Amino acid sequence: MEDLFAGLRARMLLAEGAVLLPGFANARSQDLCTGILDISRQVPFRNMKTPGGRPMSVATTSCGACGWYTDQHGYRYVHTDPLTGKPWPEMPALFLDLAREAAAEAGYPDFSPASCLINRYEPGAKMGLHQDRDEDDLASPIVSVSLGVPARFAFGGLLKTDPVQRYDLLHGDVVVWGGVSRLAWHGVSPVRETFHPQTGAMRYNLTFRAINAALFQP
Ligand code: MD3
Ligand code: FE
Repeated sequence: MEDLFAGLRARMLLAEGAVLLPGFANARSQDLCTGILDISRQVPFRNMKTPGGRPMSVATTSCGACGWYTDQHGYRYVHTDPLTGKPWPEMPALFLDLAREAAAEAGYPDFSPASCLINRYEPGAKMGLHQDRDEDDLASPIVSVSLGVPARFAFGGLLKTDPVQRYDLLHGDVVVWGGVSRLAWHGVSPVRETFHPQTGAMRYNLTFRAINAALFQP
């Protein structure tokens, strides 16, 4: 069913540099969900605190050479999980292949992500408008993969006050955010309480990121 609908929703340019590939991950979605559970058994999802001290409603974990982290010391990428001192789980080949194929499809043949941030939204969880600039690698795109229950995504411009467009990101949808869209403001509305056969009440979002190596060398 979802493959059918994905076929009906065509590849779409959301903005300059932002390419939506509807259902691009559908054929691999069950294995991706299994991979997420496997990673979360090694590094459990947790609600990290923003530098301002507020717990995020979105729970996160990471895999790859480095992981995104936030606490009172700020937003950053780290080699090891500050909670345990252990390195993040290796990025599964399935994850890496998907991210590289999607990036190539959108015109980035050499995408080499060092990190995959995994966001988990329970009903009501949301993400306020923000820019992603902790990577210090604005030449590389970010590849995002949505799984499970849908989310209403807001996508603005380079100024926080620019008007936003809203899209529903569905199970299996992949978006490649490059070019000027790399620094666009964006956020996620509170996820509504509903059910997906592969994830229950949850929504998961994977974001694959290339990181300036100078930021996380030992
Ligand atoms: C546009 N995640 O993790 S994915 C994030 O659904 C994040 O969990 C959202 O924003 C989520 O930082 C949105 C879509 C997305 C991801 C990264 C972007 C859009 C982006 C980076 C630049 C511009
Ligand atoms: Fe973001």
